[in-house]
Parts: sequence; structure tokens; C-alpha cells
Amino acid sequence: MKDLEEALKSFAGGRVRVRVGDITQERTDAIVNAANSTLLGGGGVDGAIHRAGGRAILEECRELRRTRYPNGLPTGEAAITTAGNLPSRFVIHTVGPRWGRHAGREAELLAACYTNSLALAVENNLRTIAFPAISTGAYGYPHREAVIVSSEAVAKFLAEDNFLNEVVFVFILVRDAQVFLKNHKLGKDD
Ligand code: AR6
Repeated sequence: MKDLEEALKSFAGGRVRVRVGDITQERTDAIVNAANSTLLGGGGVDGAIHRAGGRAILEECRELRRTRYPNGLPTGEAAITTAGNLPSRFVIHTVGPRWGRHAGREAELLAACYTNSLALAVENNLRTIAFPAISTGAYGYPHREAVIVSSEAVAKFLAEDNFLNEVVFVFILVRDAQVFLKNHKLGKDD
């Protein structure tokens, strides 16, 4: 179990953790969904969240489309719903960039997903939040590059924020957690 022990290490003064598992099982105040701009579901994390969370999430997403986002949620932005039957309280939906489709702005847009999700959590008085590896599945973002961008964005946010208690990076595969542990830009706890 050395891999798992390794993956449970904490960083950034204990405010950032790494876990291996299914993000739908996280008990953080919010979990982040790697959604698409329709907000109406899909595969990967999105499919797992809607399956486990039930219809309440989809209905709130439809309402968001009717009201705030008639043309869909833009890449890099974030929107919040409750979490239906999930153990977390809220789902923050964000749309990652598709690798190679944003004329060199992929890193900026991926960083915006993390920063805007964290800001939305704080705005809603949420202190703990779990992220999947946004864009690294169907959207094709290379894992190592995504780790650098996501960890830098979280480190920068936390350096200026005193409200959030815990940010969890959740990986479904041990291999991906190892890539994170090797490449992240967070300060390590001693
Ligand atoms: N828990 C944690 N991580 C997971 C889980 C899970 N249950 N399932 C997959 N992953 P993806 P994207 C990992 O494709 O690349 C959807 O169809 C997975 O191994 O979920 O942002 C949406 O509707 C990968 O590393 O998200 C969009 O259309 C990472 O989560 C599109 O896919 C992200 O993979 C979004 O693509």
C-alpha cells in the first residue's frame, strides 16, 4: 500500500491533499465536475456525478441554462448546484479546455477552471472542495502539464485566501496521483 500512503500526503500547510478514488464519494462541502458547456451531462466524471447524484442536479443545471447560461457555460467558468444524493453538499460545474483547440490559451483556461471554482466555493461559504483532473480525460490534456497548471493555480489562490480549509485533488488512478506527486508546484509539508 506504499502507493496509497504516498498519495495521502498533504501539502501547502496541510490545506491540500491528494486522494485516489471516485470523486463522487468525497465528503467535502463541494466536489467539482469536469462538465461540458451544455451542463446536461456526459461521460467520465460528469457521468459519474449525474448517475450517483440523481435528477436534482440535472434539473438545477437545466435551470442554469434557462436563466444564466442560455448559450452554455463558457470554458474556464464555473457554476454551482446542490449535490442531490451525493455525500458532498454542492457540485461546482466547470468546463475545461479541449487540448489543442484554444489557440495556445489551454493553460490559462485550465487555470481559470480551478481559480473560478475556488472563488465560487468561497463566495458560497464552503471551506472544503475536491477537484478531479479537469480536461485530462475526454478533453485530452496531458496529465503532467495539467498537474503543473492546476497545482500552480491552487497554490496561488491559497496564498491569498484564508477561508478555505481543504482542497483535495482526487485521481481515479494511482498512476495519475503519482504523476501529481512528482510534478506539482505546491509547497511540501515537513
Ligand atoms: N472520479 C475521479 N476521477 C475520475 C472519475 C471519477 N469518478 N472518472 C474519471 N476520472 P473526464 P474532461 C478522471 O473525461 O477530460 C465528459 O463527457 C479521468 O481518468 O471526466 O474534462 C464531459 O461531459 C480523467 O483523468 O473530463 C465533457 O464532455 C479525469 O477524471 C468531457 O467529458 C477527467 O476526465 C470533459 O472531459
